[in-house]
Amino acid sequence: MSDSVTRRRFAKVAGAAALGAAVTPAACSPPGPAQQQAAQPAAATPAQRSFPAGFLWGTATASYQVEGAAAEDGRSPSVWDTFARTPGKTVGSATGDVATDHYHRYKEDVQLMKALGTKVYRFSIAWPRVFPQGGGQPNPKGLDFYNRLVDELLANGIEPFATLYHWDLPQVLQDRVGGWESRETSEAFAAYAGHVAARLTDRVKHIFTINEFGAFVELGYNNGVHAPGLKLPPARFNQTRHHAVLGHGLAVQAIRAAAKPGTKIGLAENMTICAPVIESGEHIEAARRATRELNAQYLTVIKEGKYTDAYLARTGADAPKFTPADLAAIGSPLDFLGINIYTPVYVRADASPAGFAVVPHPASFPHMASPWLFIGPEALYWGPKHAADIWKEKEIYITENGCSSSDIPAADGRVYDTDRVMYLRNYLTHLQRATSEGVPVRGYFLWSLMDNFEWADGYTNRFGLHYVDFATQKRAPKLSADFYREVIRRNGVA
Ligand code: GBH
Repeated sequence: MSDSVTRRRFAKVAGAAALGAAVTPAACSPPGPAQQQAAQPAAATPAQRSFPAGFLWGTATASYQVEGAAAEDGRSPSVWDTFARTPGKTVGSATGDVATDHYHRYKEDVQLMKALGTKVYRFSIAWPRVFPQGGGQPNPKGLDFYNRLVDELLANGIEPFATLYHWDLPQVLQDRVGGWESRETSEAFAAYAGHVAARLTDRVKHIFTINEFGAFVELGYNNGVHAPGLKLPPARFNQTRHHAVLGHGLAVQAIRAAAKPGTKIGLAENMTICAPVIESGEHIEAARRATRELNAQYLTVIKEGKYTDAYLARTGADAPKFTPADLAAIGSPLDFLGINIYTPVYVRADASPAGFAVVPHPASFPHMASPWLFIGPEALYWGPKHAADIWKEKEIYITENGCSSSDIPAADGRVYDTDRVMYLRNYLTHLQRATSEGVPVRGYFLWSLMDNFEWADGYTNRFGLHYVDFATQKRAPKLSADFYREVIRRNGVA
């Protein structure tokens, strides 16, 4: 499998095995201490199914997907404004001009969070609001919105977790230097990160630098499905990947220099989650190796401060150019790891030099409304488990998990999304399995608080706990919102 494999190609070529249908912790425990559990009666007591005390339950959104107000208070266009306005790039030519109008309705949205009982909220900051020119002169009105949002969250007992980059690059940087193709963008990102950290970390204690390298770089610069819609040749593309991780590293340094003491810094990466086809020693070992290699260009270089030999070998003459100082910045220590988890890749042991092989999904493998969203609940076990085993992570957050569903209101007007409840129940069962084994997952952010702009899919694939009528902006809790409220109330799988 090439490093530039996309989710769509995953759909065709990659990962699968048995659906993780056996979801009781006892039924799928690996060898080790958990074996003792397997010897116990199958029915778990409520205590066995609960999460650690103080586990942080939350929801997540991102600026361009919810805010709207695209031209308000000095915001300049981002690459996503340009891309969405280009005919044929999004379903129905949808844009984020209005989205869910969160910019004006954030107080109502904080009340939705409060009604769920969530204690944390992950949102992202739009760089083009804060620096309309990408850098240089800041626009104080831009940051004012996030000041208002943060204050409203805190006044309602909800702790803010802020992401600095969820794909809305100022268009001026794309035009002037080619966006992430240039290290000038990495440097501009660090300056923006330091500026925000100096002004928000009196109240925001957890900062994520970048959301999902694996999405915006691969899809934006390699296959053109996301903004800025480019298809770069391999050497330029690998250099773009490098500038993205460099931007993260320089931002970590800038945030540390500017932030109030006690600020924790991490990132939110959709690492490729490698689930063993069968939970036996050889396949688990193969999945662990695959985790390092299939994440070599992003998470592995960030965690280890160097590219793996295999990555440099397979990119060959097209490998990125970098200095030791670049690698030192990229490998800056982090305080926590955020992982966005939707779907696994299935891996088996193999006699090849790599020691593993990715097993393609059979055509009959079930998925949610989005064709790429294969249902593999054990991803929520293996993602944090591998990260803790390989990189000795001490503080992990699931920064996104959730699914799309057809979400058609019933005669009484409510959305009874039993499929989303099924998805969440099974995934959370595997998350509970991880925490019960001591994997240090501290919190979970469900994607998403409400239906929103789903990138190239426009408004067609809904991921919300709240149904949004995009004509009226009315929000209504779905059945899954009731389910999640019950999970939070019990601090356990409901
Ligand atoms: C996350 O991406 C994003 O962080 C979030 O903004 C998004 O709304 C959410 O998940 C739900 O998608 O069209 O076949 O090329 C998850 C990773 C990257 C998976 C884009 C789907 C498009 C697949 N996603 N990818 S394809």
